[in-house]
Amino acid sequence: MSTTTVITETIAPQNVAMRLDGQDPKFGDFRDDLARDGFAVVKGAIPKERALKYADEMYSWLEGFNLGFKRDDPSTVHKDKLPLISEKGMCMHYGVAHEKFVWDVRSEPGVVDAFEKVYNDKDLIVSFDAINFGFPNRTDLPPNKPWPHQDQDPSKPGFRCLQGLVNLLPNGPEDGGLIVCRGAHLLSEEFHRDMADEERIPAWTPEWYGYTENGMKWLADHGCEWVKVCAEPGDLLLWDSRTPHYNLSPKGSTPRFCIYTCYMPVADATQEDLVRKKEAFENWLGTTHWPNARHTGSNVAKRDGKECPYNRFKPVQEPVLGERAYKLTGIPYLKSQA
Ligand SMILES: O=C(O)CCC(=O)C(=O)O
Ligand SMILES: [Fe+2]
Repeated sequence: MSTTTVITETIAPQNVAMRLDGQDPKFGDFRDDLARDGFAVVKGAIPKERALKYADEMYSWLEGFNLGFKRDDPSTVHKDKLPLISEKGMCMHYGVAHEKFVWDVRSEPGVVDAFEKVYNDKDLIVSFDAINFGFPNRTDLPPNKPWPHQDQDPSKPGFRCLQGLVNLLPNGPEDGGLIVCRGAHLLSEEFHRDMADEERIPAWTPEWYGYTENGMKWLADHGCEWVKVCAEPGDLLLWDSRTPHYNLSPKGSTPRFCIYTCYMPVADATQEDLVRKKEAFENWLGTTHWPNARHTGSNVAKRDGKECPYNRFKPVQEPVLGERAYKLTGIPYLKSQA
């Protein structure tokens, strides 16, 4: 499948956004899917062998805690033998957002290229996002019930942010992963107008909105379908931040490993955002999906209210950033380094 379509026309960013709002899509590549469906798969954004090598590095990182987890022994998939991983598969402490293998994935040309095409902009910044270890059949964690949401403030409509994840293991219909509500991004404004007076599911950031039962009914009544996105190792999954989505845990024998990769034009971030982002980078802290670092995380994982004894505050293997990757930190775009 072609992932390297050459775009000959130059498109102003606002036109890209307009096309991503479903008007006259005719890029001849994944952007048409994105505009129409609110999500897309870029096949082979990373060569398969390299994707499997990254999955291997994720396994080694888990084994490196020396808590008893062994990749070939499913009986060792237990919270006592692993660092803190939520029932949704999210792992975000321990400096993991800046491990070398995570930065290597963020810097993969096929991944960065896809975002450059969507934004028609090479001056991008990247999120210092979590990574995901979804193991099948876990009974040591609460069940991962559907948590349909969008990662965009409903009061700020229109296309604002493209989210992504790089899938690293074979991910078929039973292997858990991303579930999206096809086409609902195009109904987003109408939806939020109709739901304006509904009681909201509490959110810790305005850039998150949870879909209630009533909201789910609205989507069904408007003909929207939920779709499980299947992928091979090295495929990049993209979705518009307005698209309702959640993830499911795998049901078979294959784990679901992925690395979240989200980029936005540096022009959409303020200098204050970039200062916060620099601080996060220098202190090995994570962010949400939003690359403008409005919220930065902490490396203090807590288990049952107590600090995890295995907390660490820097990556095991520090990243080696080339020029392109360093620009993605936003630091070179700071007007004053003070
Ligand atoms: O793990 C996933 O597929 C999606 C998680 C999620 O909601 C997100 O990354 O915003
Ligand atoms: Fe999300």
